[in-house]
Amino acid sequence: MSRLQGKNVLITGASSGIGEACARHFAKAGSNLLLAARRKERLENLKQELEAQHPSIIVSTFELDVRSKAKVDAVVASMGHVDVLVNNAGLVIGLDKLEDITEEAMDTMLDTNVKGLVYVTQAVVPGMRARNSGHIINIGSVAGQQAYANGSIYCASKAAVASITRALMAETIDTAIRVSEINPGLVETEFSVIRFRGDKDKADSVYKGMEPLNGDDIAETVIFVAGRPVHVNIAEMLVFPTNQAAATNVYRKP
Ligand code: NDP
Ligand code: 8X3
Repeated sequence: MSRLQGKNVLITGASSGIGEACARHFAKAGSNLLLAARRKERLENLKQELEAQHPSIIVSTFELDVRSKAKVDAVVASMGHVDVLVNNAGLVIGLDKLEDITEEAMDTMLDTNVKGLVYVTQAVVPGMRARNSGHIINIGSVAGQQAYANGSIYCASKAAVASITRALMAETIDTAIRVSEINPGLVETEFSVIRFRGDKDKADSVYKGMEPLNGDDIAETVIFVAGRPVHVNIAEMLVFPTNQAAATNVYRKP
């Protein structure tokens, strides 16, 4: 029997990409799903599909903008207990020099990737402490370890995720709560389409001449990390496509 069977798994940003793939993989492992994102209709479609494929699991969907602390608190309070939290909701806006980044783009990245992740974590941790069990898996990025030109605020937001992960791990050291961080390199999702504000050609060029990771590749690592015995915590994983060796070191076929 899978260690994840019957666990209640909250995935933020489950309407696309890595989050959606995580939903599929946790469903396959027999977990109950608490799926959150702003695009509720996508979550509803996913719920229908996954409940049809896996009749033993319960899938609940929540329209949630993680930037609203009040909404996060209300939604998480309505969920019942959370065994595993996958803090995945996040985005990048633009590829611009620091002096050209708009206040709106900066606020959107920091409010979502940093403050939103903290709000959800704050809403979930007290219950985990009370039960002395739980697992928080944060989706960081290689960008949090290696800042690159024109990525300052996004890289800073993911560096913040790394610091928050490490601090929380230390704060829960005397509990059975696990805290992990998975740091992907290039993953082809809607990430670059959002980055380039809907310009699909520009988004496609990010992955030109190389085979990027896909959502399933990262979901498999999330499932591996979540599925270890409770005395084992994978603190951190850096996951690259084979043709990537650093944030900006990517081999592309000519
Ligand atoms: P996608 O754009 O495919 O998915 C992003 C998800 O985040 C969507 O489900 C979106 O849902 C959700 N989201 C965005 N803003 C909010 C918000 N305010 N409130 C709630 N949900 C939100 O990209 P990925 O799957 O690639 O991204 C997932 C995570 O992986 C992000 O944290 C990203 O930084 C990280 N990452 C991605 C990499 C890549 O190369 N793709 C590499 C390294 C890390 P909705 O719009 O419906 O709210
Ligand atoms: C996403 C990977 O290199 O586009 O976190 O920043 S990158």
